Amino acid sequence: MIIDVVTIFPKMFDAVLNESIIKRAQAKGKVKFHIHDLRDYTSDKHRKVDDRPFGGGAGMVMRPEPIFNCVEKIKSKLKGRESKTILLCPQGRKLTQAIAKGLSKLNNIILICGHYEGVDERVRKNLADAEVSIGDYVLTGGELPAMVLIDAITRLIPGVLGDKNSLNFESFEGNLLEHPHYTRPSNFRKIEVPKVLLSGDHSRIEAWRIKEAESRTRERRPDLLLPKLRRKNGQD
Ligand code: 9D3
Repeated sequence: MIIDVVTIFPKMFDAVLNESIIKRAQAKGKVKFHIHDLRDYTSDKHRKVDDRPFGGGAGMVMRPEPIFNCVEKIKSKLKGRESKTILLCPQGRKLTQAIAKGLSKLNNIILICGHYEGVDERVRKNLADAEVSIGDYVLTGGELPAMVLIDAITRLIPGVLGDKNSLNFESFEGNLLEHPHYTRPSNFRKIEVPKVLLSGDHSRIEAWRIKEAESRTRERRPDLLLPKLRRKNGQD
């Protein structure tokens, strides 16, 4: 998969894309990132990416021209391969595991990071295929949301995760929160690990884990246990 990112802060992506699982996914050739500096697609000497809103009011709006120019250039290099253009913005559909799963099946994704008071409406209407938000809180721009989306998508690309923490397990347990985890030592500052986990009795351990996962889910996230709500919230 090739993921193109359109941003006014390209350096923000360096650290995140060059660590851990995303770094390994690139090394394995499973995903490739092209980070585009929106200012390179301006044509004035000040490289202006924003302007005052028609109709007046406070704040600035991202200009349509550099964004259209950048996305059109990206698309011209796709040689007709299928791609989806996604605008990260607070008014978009709230990101869910189901959305990430859908996007992980595509060959190309173009992510546009919004900023300021927002982007010119013509980007939304005439360039973006979809709009995605990562939740109901105010950030300063679409860069961190783009990285969240990239992280959620990349780990779902076949071959990116090893067998160990593979996805079968996830879909099996997907409607429950996880059971508690412990590692050595069994006695840490006089805080003991539950005895059952040291028993070596794997069927008892499995029963304990299921019971813990269920009670934890009922307490913290009862919505996950209701199939109708799960579908409405895009968790399936
Ligand atoms: C001050 C302007 N805001 C009115 C309340 C609107 C606004 C515009 C642009 C608020 C935030 C932003 C920048 N955020 C994003 O571009 C963004 C975002 C977010 O803020 N929260 C959750 N998901 C996303 S995706 C993109």
